[in-house]
Amino acid sequence: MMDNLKYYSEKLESAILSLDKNEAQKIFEDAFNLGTPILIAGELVSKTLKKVGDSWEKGNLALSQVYMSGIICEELIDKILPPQSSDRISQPKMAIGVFEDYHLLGKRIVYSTLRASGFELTDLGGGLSVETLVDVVVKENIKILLLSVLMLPSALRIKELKKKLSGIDVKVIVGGAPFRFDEKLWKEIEADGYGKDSSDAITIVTQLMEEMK
Ligand code: B12
Repeated sequence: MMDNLKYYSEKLESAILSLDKNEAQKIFEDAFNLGTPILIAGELVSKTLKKVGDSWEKGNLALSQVYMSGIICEELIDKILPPQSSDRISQPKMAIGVFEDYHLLGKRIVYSTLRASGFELTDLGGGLSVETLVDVVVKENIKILLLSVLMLPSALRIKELKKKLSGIDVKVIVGGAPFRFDEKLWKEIEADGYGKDSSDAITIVTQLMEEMK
């Protein structure tokens, strides 16, 4: 599986960097033999975009190439991920969003994975501020808040969000690049949990629901 994933990831990287959307879609379709669409979306896209990002960091690619890679993958994910399961899992109120920035892909994958697995949750979108989140949590009575955070300064500001939410019965679960770089960071910023990918999100949410019963 991992060898095959590496093979498809290399092919996908070369297709997206040459802006060949049709070829990228064909690679996605071929890769489906390896697992479920969600697994492919999470693993293949995550790994490939991480490689693209690393090359950009080393100065080997232009930001526009990173940008277009993101756009192409976003379109492909839209096409392949199931919109929702008909069999919703009853649960405390849950929402997901991108804290402060607009790196939307990871959130999109976690959202679709949870919905496809039967969980009901609200998509709050991107660019969410501390104030907006506190407002939504209170007004909508959100019990589980899943936040995708891609920029380090934003990750550090989760601590401020947690302070403003103190006394309110809500669990804040985080995920995204800064937490993948430093696996201790989520504890330092006082989040209630951290998931490295969408399957972690399912495990965490299932566990929290058990605890909240
Ligand atoms: C693609 C990308 C972009 C695209 C975004 C396209 C889009 N529509 O989303 C574009 C080109 C627009 C972009 C712009 C910028 N980017 Co950018 N970008 C990336 C890159 C290469 C990949 C991110 C991505 O989409 N990955 C694929 C998804 C599927 O993976 P993921 O987000 O990690 O999500 C997975 C897990 O983390 C997890 N997960 C995610 N969220 C959650 C939430 C929960 C609750 C759970 C449980 C799990 C979970 O599950 C997901 C599925 O497996 C990263 C590099 C990286 N290593 O992440 C940089 C990166 C995030 N970007 C960075 C920067 C600096 C920027 C810019 C400021 C650049 C600039 N100078 O303009 C802008 C800011 C944009 C903004 N204001 O939002 C930096 C941040 C560095 C830092 N220290 O803060 C990074 C880390 C690159 C780097 N190493 O320097 N970017």
